[in-house]
Amino acid sequence: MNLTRLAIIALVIGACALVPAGAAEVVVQADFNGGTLEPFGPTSYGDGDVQAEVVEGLGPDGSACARIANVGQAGGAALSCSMTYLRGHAYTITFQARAEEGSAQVSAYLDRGDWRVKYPGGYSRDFALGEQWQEITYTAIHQQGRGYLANLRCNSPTPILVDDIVITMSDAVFALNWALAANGGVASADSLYAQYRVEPLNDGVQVLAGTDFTRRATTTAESDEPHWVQVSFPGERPLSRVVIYWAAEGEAVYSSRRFQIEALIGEQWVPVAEADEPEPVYVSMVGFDEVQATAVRIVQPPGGGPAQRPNLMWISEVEAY
Ligand SMILES: [Ca+2]
Repeated sequence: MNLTRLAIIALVIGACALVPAGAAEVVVQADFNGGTLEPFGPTSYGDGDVQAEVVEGLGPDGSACARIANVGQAGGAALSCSMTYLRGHAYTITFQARAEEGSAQVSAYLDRGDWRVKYPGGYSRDFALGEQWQEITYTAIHQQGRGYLANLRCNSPTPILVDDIVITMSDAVFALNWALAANGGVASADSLYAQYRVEPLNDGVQVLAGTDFTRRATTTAESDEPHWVQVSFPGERPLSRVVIYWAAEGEAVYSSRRFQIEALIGEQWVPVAEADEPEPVYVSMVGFDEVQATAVRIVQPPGGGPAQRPNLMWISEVEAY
């Protein structure tokens, strides 16, 4: 089970509304037939030293392509280009690649934007190459919005050839927070403490001060059994991260000490991550390998709640990305 988790102080993360889907827009393109590497340029990593050039006649269709060689001791050698990443858009890089001889490896990198979250597999994907040209595609959803780069990196001592690089940006802005009620999320819980309601779970409000207690957070019954809260989506959604804003009162924070994230995949509840928060935290972020899910659940084992009230689960907001 792939799990990364990072607790941060409470942040108010704005939710992004859905906009109509449209065609993907090409934002970077390179076929190297003009004789230059542009808009790409050479970059080296670690102890790598890059040698990158356009070579004529070796492309998949007999035209020019780019050759990336790592002539350093280790590390990597890349072709990089500058990008302006927009929050909530999916970026896809498609390219042709092969090993110059034998086998090699290429990493495709697209920025995902949120350094607080360690994504499973990192920000790039590795692909094994043989001597035959192959088309490779890698997609990442950018979560933050910033200028950064995209690249193709040669990790091997064997040089690689690449061609026909196209990076597209999805015109459909993903609803960053699938759980949000305004985006169609429907909250429920295994039980409710007297006077509490499920609505605060996904109303988009993480700020607690000045709010009536029944609107600040959702609290399950206080009983020595498993508890869960759930948010259902209006359809199947790509899901790879859950953010939980725990309830807080004054200086006291009520983060659950043990919990599990489950995703509803088809008809099956599938555990996707286990987490624990031994110390009180305002926010828990749990990342996992992306699944296509129609609902997400946070499940707490008996007694896994906050140290002060171990038999209940007390949450101000759940976000799902
Ligand atoms: Ca809330």
